[in-house]
Amino acid sequence: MTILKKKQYEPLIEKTAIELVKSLNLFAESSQLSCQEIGDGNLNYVFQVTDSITKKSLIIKQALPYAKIIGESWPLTLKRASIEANVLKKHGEFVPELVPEVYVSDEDLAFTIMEDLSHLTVAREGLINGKSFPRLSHDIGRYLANTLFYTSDFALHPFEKKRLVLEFANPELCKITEDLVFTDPFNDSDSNDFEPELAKEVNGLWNNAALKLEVAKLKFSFLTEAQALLHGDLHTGSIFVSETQTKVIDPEFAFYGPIGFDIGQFIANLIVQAITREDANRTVILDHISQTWNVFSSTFSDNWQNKSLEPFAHVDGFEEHILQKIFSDTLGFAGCELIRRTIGLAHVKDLDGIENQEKRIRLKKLTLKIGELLILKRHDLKTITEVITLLENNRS
Ligand code: SR1
Ligand code: MG
Repeated sequence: MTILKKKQYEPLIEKTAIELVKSLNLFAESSQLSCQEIGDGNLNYVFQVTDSITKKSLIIKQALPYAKIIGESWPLTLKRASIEANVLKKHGEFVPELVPEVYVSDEDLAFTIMEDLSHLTVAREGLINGKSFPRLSHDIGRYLANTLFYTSDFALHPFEKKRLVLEFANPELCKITEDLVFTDPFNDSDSNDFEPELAKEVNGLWNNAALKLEVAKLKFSFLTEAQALLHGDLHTGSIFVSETQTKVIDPEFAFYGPIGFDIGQFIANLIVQAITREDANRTVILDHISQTWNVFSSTFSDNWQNKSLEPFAHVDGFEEHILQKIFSDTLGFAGCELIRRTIGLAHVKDLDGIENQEKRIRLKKLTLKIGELLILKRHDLKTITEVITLLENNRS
């Protein structure tokens, strides 16, 4: 009997990254390989390996046993690397053109080797630089509808769905979201990070009992509603984009959760962008917000009508009930994301990068206000047009 030995984890460096791809025969013998670490995320290393002869390149992403944003004092499971590789493969079954291709992954060494997308732009960077990316919301609406519908009970045998819930249990990464998105920004927690000029607004949030009750309900949904295999961290830094292509990366926070969470995070990051823009440049982003919801709901509905395995799927009112629930969840989760990106641990460059202090503080206050309104009014707002009106009525 052969007993396979668990490989010893070691963080890669540029030299060992090249040795790794050579050992896996991912390049020709004659290749001239170079490697650089290009990661700018909060958690992992990302190496780009290029053959100077053929110009072929690939990406090695390796998880560290701690959160890079904080350091070794914040240990973090390496299992997130295999979760990420497996989610990319699972979501790739439904939207192969919208996720990177995975070539090799290794659970013990916590790396994934995948398609190099560096010809594309990180959506957040492009949007901050004023680009509009015409395909973005159409592609993300379709990504959301298909990944979420086809991993839900509406499309899967209940045994397979429950097997996937277990396979993608991701407690440590979920705990980060539970703390950083829900609990901490609404309480006086050490992890929060905000300018003193926001203290009055922040105290207002912490002392708003009605708001805290709604956030508690949203957190409970996040904790308990295993509806579909989420990306789990679908902000605009998790999307590569160009005029003609969109690719969703980085699903290491994936788990079975409420469908509205992914939609809400994406829409919130578009709202932040809209808040920073004026006139026609702003309209483009508002259109992306509407289009995301409209494409999501129409594609989800088509899937429901044509692919649902649920015997109750065609009972009058059930589909509408589900879509309305997803819509109000989406708005509530978007509200939490807006608030945590303004005063929590992990900020966004769209706001922090505004150099003029008066403008930065004014727009952050507005972001907090819109976040609060979305959470509190999520059951009153019935359509995406009403959400756009709310955004138009709340400008700086
Ligand atoms: C410690 S991780 C901080 C944030 O970065 C990730 O991208 C998630 O959004 C997380 O909340
Ligand atoms: Mg990430």
